[in-house]
Amino acid sequence: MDQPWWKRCVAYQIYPRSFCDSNGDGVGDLRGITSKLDYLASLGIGMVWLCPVYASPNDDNGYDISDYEAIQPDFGTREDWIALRDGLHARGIRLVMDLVANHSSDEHAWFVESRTTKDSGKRDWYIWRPPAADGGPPNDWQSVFGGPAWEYDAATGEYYLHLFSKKQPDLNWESTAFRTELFAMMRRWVALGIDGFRMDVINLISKPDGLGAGGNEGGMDRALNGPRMRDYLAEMRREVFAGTDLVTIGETPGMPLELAREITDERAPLLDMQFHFEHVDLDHAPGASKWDSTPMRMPALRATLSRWQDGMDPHGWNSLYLGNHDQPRAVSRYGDDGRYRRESATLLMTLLLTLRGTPFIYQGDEIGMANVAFDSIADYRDIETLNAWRWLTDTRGLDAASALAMIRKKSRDNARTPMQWSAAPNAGFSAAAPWIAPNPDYTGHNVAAAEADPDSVLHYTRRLIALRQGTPALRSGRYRLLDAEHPALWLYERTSEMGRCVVALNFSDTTQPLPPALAELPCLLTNHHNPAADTLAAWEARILGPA
Ligand code: TEU
Repeated sequence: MDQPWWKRCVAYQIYPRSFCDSNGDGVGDLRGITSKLDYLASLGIGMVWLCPVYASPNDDNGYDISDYEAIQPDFGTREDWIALRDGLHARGIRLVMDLVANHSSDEHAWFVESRTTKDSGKRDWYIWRPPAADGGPPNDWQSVFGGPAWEYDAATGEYYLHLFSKKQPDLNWESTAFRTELFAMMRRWVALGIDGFRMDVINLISKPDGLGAGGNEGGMDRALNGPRMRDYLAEMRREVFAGTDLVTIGETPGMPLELAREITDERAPLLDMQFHFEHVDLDHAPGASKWDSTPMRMPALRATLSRWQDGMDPHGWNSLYLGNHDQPRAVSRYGDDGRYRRESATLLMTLLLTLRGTPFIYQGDEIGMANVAFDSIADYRDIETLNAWRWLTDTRGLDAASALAMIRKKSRDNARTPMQWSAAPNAGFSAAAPWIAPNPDYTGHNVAAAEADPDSVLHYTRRLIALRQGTPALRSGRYRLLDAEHPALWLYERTSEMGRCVVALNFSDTTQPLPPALAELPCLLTNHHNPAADTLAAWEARILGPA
């Protein structure tokens, strides 16, 4: 049976604020993206995931939506969006929109109405609870961005739940009227010719029973994978997606493998694929915050991703990613953004594009963009980062230098600096000073320079995508780890009825012998200039086969 289109293509994620600014206001926009359509097509991708472009007061850069059907004026107009949709489709690229439906903005008309009175018709579209006996919040849940997850609202003397910022009140999926309106809104987007949704924290939508009645310590953890999540997803599939070939992609922090396998089972799917978080949590010190980093080690990464590769086979399907707009840059985190920047960026791209699942390339990773090290907290923009700064310096009492070092490693702003198009001022991103400063390394690392260099990460990425697309074993073959113990080499094979490939990745800065059986296989692609048949050079990646 033919595979659905979304299993066959490579995806590219765009963070519109930071991609390309067409009108010189320092903020990326839809026309900016449209001006880069030929670039996107030249990569060989088949799907774009566009982060939120809806009306928003931007407390969390668009993940706080005040109108699901209006385009954020900073980004352009509805006509601009239509031009982008058509330009993508004309190039054979599908368009996946972001659906942020666990919460809205507090400036959404629904919330404005909900908070007015206790008997408002939309009161139960959000999660309101009376104060605890001492007048404090209904329980001790903490929000993901720091501080209590409940906000007191004097108008009615009750608290509302917000698992993220207090400007992101959680919607109440228990309300049938809310779900009916949400699904109708989604159908209106479907009618506009979109190709699917990436669903923000979609496994937070069903809150535990008895919420706010005491107990229930914690926060987001306690709301994960809740009791009615499956029912809501099944209803959504029926109401919005029945009879379509649209793709549904869940963002699902804290979803265990067994559940992900069940939910994406192609024989009765609730979602087509999902993003898990296990590998991006590997460098958090156990029991500590994400700001308390431990080294990222290849064997842990290998064990985690191999477990998901095996566990989702044969009926589940992974969304594959090494970075996105919430994570540090992949080359800085899993590779070496110093001496071996090109080698390790191409090795990581090889990993991403040779696993089973749909790979998502995050904008800029195709030119090896790296973490930024801003001099001062005043250069950072992200709400999570700014809240963390206060917590690290005030509550934990760290000095500024130590707090800044932690933030440089993990801030989401690492991934949000402007896309580096050229060595021109502002990285060729904008004619004006961008909303967040570019990474100063743009003078050497940018698309124009990469186009001119046949050895660049960019050209390698194109070759890799073309190879994957032309090689059934790489696209959909079964994954098998060949050596679970090697301290530096990650070796695996991909097999299908159509053939076999072996991928050999050297995650170290020393030359490593290749097992003799592999040394005999023909080389399909390597990121090294003069590969030696029986060894892998520092950070060398090699794809071998068919055999
Ligand atoms: O992220 C959800 C999420 O839980 C994390 O990726 C989160 O940003 C990170 O753990 C913080 O340390 C999604 C969006 O991708 C993110 O940009 C939004 O801020 C968040 O939901 C709220 O909508």
